Amino acid sequence: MPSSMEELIQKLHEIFKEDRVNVEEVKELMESYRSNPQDWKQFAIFDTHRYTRNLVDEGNGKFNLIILCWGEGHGSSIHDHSDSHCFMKMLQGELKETLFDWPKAEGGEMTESSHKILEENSVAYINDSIGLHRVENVSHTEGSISLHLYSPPFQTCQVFDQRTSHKTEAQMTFWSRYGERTPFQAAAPRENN
Ligand code: CSS
Ligand code: FE2
Repeated sequence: MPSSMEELIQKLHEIFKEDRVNVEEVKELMESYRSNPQDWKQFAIFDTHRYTRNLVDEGNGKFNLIILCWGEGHGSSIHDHSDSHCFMKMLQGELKETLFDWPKAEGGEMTESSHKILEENSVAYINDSIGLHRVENVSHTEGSISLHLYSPPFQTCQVFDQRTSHKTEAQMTFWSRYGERTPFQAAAPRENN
């Protein structure tokens, strides 16, 4: 059982040396780490307007490990995961995950298939064959912090308009990398998803 996030990252590096990913093994490992703010507070940088994406580790090119900080009421669009695995571990607070089916045709409203509350230290998993989701901090009083592992890493995903099912490609950017605020990119304003 990893006694720190550093140890968790070391063990993830070991697991991802193999070509095939055992989803249950990764999920159990991430669940077994008990969140300790001392381990990750340097990466947990909030913004008042949107949730932030803070790069923690590039997993030797096999995965990205990212800390997301969700202010009160912040949420994502409905999105896919670009054919990657997505593991999401709650480090602090709670998030609501709403699942959607892939739209069959454009024009109609997307309907949710299920939703759940992700509690501290739990790990959720999704990939494109499971469906699409929206993630939100529905709290009016507390921020939430989650640790995301994406394998293989990806820089764009598809986002969906719930009313019309219309999809567009979205770029994913980092608010900080290794604890350092990302320099302002004047030429390329980008949004989270
Ligand atoms: N897709 C979001 C988080 S929900 S998995 C992101 O990484 O920005
Ligand atoms: Fe997601």
